[in-house]
Amino acid sequence: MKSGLKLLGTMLILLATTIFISGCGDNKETLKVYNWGDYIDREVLKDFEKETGIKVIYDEFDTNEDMYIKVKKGVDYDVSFPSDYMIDKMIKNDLVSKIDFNKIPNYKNIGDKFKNLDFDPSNEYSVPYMWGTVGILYNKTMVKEPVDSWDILWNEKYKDEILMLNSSRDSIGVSLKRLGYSMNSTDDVELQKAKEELIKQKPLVTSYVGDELKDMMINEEAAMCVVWSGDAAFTMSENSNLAYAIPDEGSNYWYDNVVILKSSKNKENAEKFIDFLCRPDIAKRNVEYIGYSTPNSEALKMLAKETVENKALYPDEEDLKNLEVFVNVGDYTETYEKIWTDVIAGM
Ligand code: N2P
Repeated sequence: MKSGLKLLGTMLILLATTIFISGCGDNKETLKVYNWGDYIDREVLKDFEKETGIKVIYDEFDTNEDMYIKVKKGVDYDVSFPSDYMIDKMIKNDLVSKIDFNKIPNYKNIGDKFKNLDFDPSNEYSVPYMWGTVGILYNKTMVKEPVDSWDILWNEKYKDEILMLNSSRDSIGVSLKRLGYSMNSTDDVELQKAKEELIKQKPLVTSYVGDELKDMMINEEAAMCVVWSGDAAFTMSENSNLAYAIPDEGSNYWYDNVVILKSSKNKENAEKFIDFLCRPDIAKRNVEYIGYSTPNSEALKMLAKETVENKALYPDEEDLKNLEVFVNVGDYTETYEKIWTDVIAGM
């Protein structure tokens, strides 16, 4: 009898231990998110976890190219946030899955002008997240002349006060546009000239930067910087000496969309997450937190008047006319990458 009780006791302890271990173990649903740096309100992630019970594993990248290399290698993220030209490239290279839009009821909140764009013409693979432009962020106390041309980034007067983006398409694009060429050039002579100009500019450049540009510009460590519009808006809200301008030669107009990676093992969770991001209250919180421009019409209605009237974030249609969206340059991608490596290496 005594040993029978002992056995029952041992079995109960074993059962309790099993329940405990499985309760806090790996059985939990997960979602692996791979996003740009500083590109979501972390509280939103926590709320998604609370509402759905899905645990989010979150990682960040600095450029489309860095993200692509990692995804191509087969790192098993579920969702990512490529830009326009990169979405086209990922579709062509079979790296993204079709999304079941029946699972994304909040897709209805996305403005029509952000749907069916050239990189995903029948909108099967991506859901708009943010959009913006590329321009020059400058400090009005250090730059007294008009900022209306990319030429200013080549002006010796500002030696050691210029920051360039460490992003191949953006910086080569600036150099091409300054020379009067398309930011999507696949002309060897044009690309060679753009490269030579970037090398000529190098002695004037303090550093080639990513997210750190925000602190550097807020702390007035440089006079000007090539920047994505949302980061411009954020820094301008922290330091009133800063202003944003899109040069007259034209610039880049970009779209960042969410995609589900082919390697995803949690497609349903990914769709739940994408739908969550499209909820107006969530889109509003994200856009208020990071400072970019939202394609979500319902969230837009909820934003403060001064945000929507901020021309750095929501320019007039007229001001967008001169802008180009990057396209996938196919085989020329390697040429762009090689140029950028050479520029950074100082060749
Ligand atoms: C980086 C966000 C960049 C978005 N913080 C530009 N595509």
